[in-house]
Amino acid sequence: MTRTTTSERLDRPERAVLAGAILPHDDHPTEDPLDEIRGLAESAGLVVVGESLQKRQKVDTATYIGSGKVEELKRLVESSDADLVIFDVDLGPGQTRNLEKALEVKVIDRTEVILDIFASRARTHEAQLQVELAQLEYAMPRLKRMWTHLSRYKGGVGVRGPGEKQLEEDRRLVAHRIQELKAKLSKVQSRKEREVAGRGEEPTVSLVGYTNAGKSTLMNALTGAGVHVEDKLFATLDTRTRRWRFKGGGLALLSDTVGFIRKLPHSLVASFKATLEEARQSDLLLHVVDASSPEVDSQIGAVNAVLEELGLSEHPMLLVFNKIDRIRDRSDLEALLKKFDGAIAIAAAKTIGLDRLEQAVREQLDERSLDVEVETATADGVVLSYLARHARILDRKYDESSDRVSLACRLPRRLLDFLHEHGAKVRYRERLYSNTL
Ligand SMILES: Nc1nc2c(ncn2[C@@H]2O[C@H](COP(=O)(O)OP(=O)(O)OP(=O)(O)O)[C@@H](O)[C@H]2O)c(=O)[nH]1
Ligand SMILES: [Mg+2]
Repeated sequence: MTRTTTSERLDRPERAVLAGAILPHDDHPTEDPLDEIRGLAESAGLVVVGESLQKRQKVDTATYIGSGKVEELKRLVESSDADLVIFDVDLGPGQTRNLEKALEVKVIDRTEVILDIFASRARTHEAQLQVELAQLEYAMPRLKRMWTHLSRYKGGVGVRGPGEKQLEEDRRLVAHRIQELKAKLSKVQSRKEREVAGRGEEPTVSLVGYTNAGKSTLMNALTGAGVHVEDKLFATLDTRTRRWRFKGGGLALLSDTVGFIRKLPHSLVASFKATLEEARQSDLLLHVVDASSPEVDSQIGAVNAVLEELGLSEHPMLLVFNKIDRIRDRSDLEALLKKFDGAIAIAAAKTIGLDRLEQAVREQLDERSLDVEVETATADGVVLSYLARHARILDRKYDESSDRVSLACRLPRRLLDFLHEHGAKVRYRERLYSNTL
């Protein structure tokens, strides 16, 4: 067949061939192993024109897949007139170079596609800093070949992220920029920490979950927020917080945030810490799961792995099975709910199950906080500043004769250990009014 000319190429979406490899100890054997990378490619605006999958006993150090498969892939690239090949694995810098040489088209790996989507979606200054940092950390060991393919976005990543010329100029420049970004982000991070911590008395709830699970849809259903919803991966990159007014009275602050994915690049997780600050400081996490996905278990596992990386694995959490309207066989749902005790089943898009969810969230929030009276010396700076930071102080009484102070507080149950350890006297009180009022 005749190959298209360069000028024709510029006017059409880039055509990609997907390549995957299944290794013996793969953590997510599925019916359609390329399903997710296909979604990622499409979210990045590419057209998928061919697919290739190989079972391997082990990785080939030079080219990841075997040499015969490389040949086959090259024929597929030619016959499908593809512009690039996307590998659903993380390739080493040398492997990418060797593959590009053999296939004579651009080769990108899973991390690169994810970074690419993030870069094209980052809207806020904070998200842009975070993506740039993650891109540069990925680029550092690959400076020789980076960024040329990314220039396909008009005014795109080359502008948003680092320009090719700059990268080639000097490694030290990149290292310097990485330091600079880290410093900027650490400022953003501390500002965020203060902002979120100082937000006041309303209980806070954060939505977390696999990308495309329906977090933003749920946010909209609960708060009428009008947050962007799309059947694309990584539709949301920034955190939005809105008031969730409970039908039964009271409210919580609800935050929607960036979705997670299997093998989310570490540099991205690390750099998105500021964006995930709401989740870190929230009273409760709602882990939203697409219950209609054939990959439910592995997606839950992937989200838990990222939560662990963020130090959130012990955080109070409620599992929310969404999209139950798409589950045809009721026994599938029943089996899920049996397996994950205490999970709530909803369909955010159809506003099914939201009352049940509200009820469960209110119970969790109420259960987690206590009304107590803490008595200590007026000079006890450690306990007093700890309470000022972490508790909601409802009332305080000084006893000048004994130099002691008594504080009526509402605080998370977990703070009790600290107070006991530091010798404060704690008396339980009747709850003055509901936590969620
Ligand atoms: N059938 C059905 N579809 C839903 C439901 N909830 C969400 N969706 C669809 O799922 C897709 C993804 O929804 P989003 O709310 O954007 O998902 P998200 O978790 O915010 O995704 P990211 O921001 O990309 O991480 C959209 O096409 C929604 O319309 C539901 O209860 N039922
Ligand atoms: Mg979203």
